[in-house]
Amino acid sequence: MNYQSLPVRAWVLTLLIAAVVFVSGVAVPDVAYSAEAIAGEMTVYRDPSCGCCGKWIEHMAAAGFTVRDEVTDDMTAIKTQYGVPEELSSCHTAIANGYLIEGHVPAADVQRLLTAEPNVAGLTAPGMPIGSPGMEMAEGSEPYTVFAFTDDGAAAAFANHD
Ligand SMILES: [Cu+2]
Repeated sequence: MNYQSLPVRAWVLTLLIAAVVFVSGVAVPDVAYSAEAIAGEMTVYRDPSCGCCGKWIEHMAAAGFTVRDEVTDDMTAIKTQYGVPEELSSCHTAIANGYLIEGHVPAADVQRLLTAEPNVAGLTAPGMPIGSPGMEMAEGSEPYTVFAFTDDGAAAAFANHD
């Protein structure tokens, strides 16, 4: 998978996932976001050539997370090892409190996940949504959805971002 040229593919993926979610409908507990700053330690796996991954790490660090930066040439092996569903995958893969955080998920969504502790494998922002944290571009942003997903690959919308 080429992580450098994803915008169009990301959009197609988003549509595909929306269809899958519509059919499968995983129930994710709706828990109010706590204004209390929740942060902790996180390990991020990323390819050395991935610039947007480094920017996402900066975003997480600015939100108070202590990030362990693991650079690897074989992200495919990492995604296989942690069981990231291919159709939900993005560039970097992070682990926080045992949850998988895949791609450019906003820190606020991660904090809400860590507060609510739902029974899911983790969160993902599939593809590389323009305007998501670490993917800021001059041309603006595109709406995207962060999904919660389970070990068997079922996914449900966790947060919508305009
Ligand atoms: Cu990226």
